Amino acid sequence: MENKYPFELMPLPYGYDALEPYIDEETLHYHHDKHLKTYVDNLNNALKDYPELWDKSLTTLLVNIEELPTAVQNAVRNNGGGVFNHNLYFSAMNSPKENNEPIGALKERIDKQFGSFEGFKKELAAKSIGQFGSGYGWLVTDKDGNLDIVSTPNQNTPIGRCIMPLIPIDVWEHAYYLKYKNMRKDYVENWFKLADWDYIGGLYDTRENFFK
Ligand code: MN3
Repeated sequence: MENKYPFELMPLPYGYDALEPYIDEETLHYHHDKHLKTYVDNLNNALKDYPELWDKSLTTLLVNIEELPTAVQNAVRNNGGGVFNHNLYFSAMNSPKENNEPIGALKERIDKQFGSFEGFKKELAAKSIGQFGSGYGWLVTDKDGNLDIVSTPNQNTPIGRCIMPLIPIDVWEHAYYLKYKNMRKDYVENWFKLADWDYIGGLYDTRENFFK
């Protein structure tokens, strides 16, 4: 899929019922078909009068947001972020697995920095649950593979010349409210059963492409 203007709605990489019972089919329909589609449409709309930005990838736009024309900065932050964050969110999940744990270099780094996978999980869950209002909990890496856990409000993306997002946990109410109501904690804890560690570990292993 071309990652440039006009941006397209990324097809969901699995069936709408693939994340059951932890993320229900109805939530996925709304989240992907309605919420993500709106971010794609609004991003294209915001860029339509700026042909000089049409050959830039979404990553380039987000990393260089401060250098964009002032009038599009907020639209790129909100809607470009909305597209990037959701594409990564949907890509980084798959059908639930028992004993779902990271593998390879990412596993080693998690164990080294957080003591254990359990320690890491606890920290990422707490950051996600604790984000006040709408936003995300994130695992990010730098070029050298140093990990960090952060949170962002709204659709802000923790991305930069030295920071690459690996995991977004979407804690907007639209991500969980139909099934979990106010129980963000249960949704976040169940997210770990859906993490696609092959995909996330693959991003980590190939991070030099991102920092080129
Ligand atoms: Mn969302």
